[in-house]
Amino acid sequence: MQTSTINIENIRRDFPILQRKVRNNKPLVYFDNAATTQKPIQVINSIHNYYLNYNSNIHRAVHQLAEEATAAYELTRDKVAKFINIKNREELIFVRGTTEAINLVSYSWGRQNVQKGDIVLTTEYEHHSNIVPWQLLTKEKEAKLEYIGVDDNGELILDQLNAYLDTGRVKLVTFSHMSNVLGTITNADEIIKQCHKKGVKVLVDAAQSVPHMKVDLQKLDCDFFAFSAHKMLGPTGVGVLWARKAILENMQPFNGGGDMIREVHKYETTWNDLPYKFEAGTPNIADVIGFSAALDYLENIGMDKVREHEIELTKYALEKMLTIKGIKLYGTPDMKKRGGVISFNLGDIHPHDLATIIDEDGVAIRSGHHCAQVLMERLDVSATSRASFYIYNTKEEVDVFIRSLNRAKELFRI
Ligand code: 7TS
Repeated sequence: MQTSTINIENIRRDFPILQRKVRNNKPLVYFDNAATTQKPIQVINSIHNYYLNYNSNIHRAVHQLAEEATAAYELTRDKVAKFINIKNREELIFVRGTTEAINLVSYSWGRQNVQKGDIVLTTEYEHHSNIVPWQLLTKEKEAKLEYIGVDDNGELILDQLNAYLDTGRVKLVTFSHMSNVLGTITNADEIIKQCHKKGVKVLVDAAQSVPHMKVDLQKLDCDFFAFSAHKMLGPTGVGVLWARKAILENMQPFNGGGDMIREVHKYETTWNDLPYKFEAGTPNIADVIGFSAALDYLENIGMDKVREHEIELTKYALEKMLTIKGIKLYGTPDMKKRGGVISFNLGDIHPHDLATIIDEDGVAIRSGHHCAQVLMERLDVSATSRASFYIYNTKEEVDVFIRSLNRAKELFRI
């Protein structure tokens, strides 16, 4: 049970849930990692340990428990800084997830900087969380929301970017670093270079990239960067927004309340320093602490190895899937440009029916529009099925998945 890059047997032992039997007493084959990943025992124990031994609010009291909890919470910030290679830890804000990070930018930065007639430019392969906040903003401001199109290979049509930039009205370009449906890896460097030539700010939705490949923010010269802990072995309810200090300092707070203030008087308040200005109220202490263990786990494996393992598994799965008559695969076949996400349709079987049938064999995949209805319209389908991989998945599991697809095909006589 091994790809050429990592020892999966050792890894699988750290994930108690993978020992579970699901429907019909079948071993669980978990291929819904783009939605959320499973958690290793190290993450579970870390949260457990916090509640057992040093549960306390942070940044407030001087007693020992508060000191320990504050230190553990702030240690995660240092680890995130190292993981994505940023110099200023105060530029990292803990939020609930990618969705909240994007809403924070749209609310706090967008309302100050986007005016009537301006353009916010996104793409046709965004998750709803990188569309709806911009719809809210542009409607309120009488600005325009525009889209970079997707070609038949599932890649962005970058000529359209330049056409929009040439209008001189674009205030922000925002895109997913990796599509959660097609797996396409966006040519972020090129987009950022073009945008910065014209002084346009760039937000990168890294929900699907940071968990699966090495991302270095010293090299990726964007302005805002967002991702979620739960898609990279960490707990739910924790995400990260990174933005440049100069931008954050000029932004209004998102939420008002405790911890984000320096002084509050009857009619006036001054703000706390970064990053606390954007972390109002008691944060998700336990899960931020748990996220540390997830970062350690991935660092120990090495992100280059994570990526290599997924390439090997995806290649293997794509080859096998192509032998199934009637299958339609979406996205580019070029593994340099894609991650471990495979969207497909099998004949005219509805994706929900397909997912239900293969669930009988213990295989968990996602079916539906994947919160990407704009992309579904572009692909001219109402839904797809989607298998997505992570470090604990094996070629043997891909074989189970392929057998199950063939069983569905026979059942539907296609
Ligand atoms: N952006 C992308 C590219 C995503 O894939 C997701 C979640 C989000 C943003 C939102 O992240 P959240 O942590 O705030 O929810 N994607 C998926 C998915 O593909 N299936 O379930 C959630």
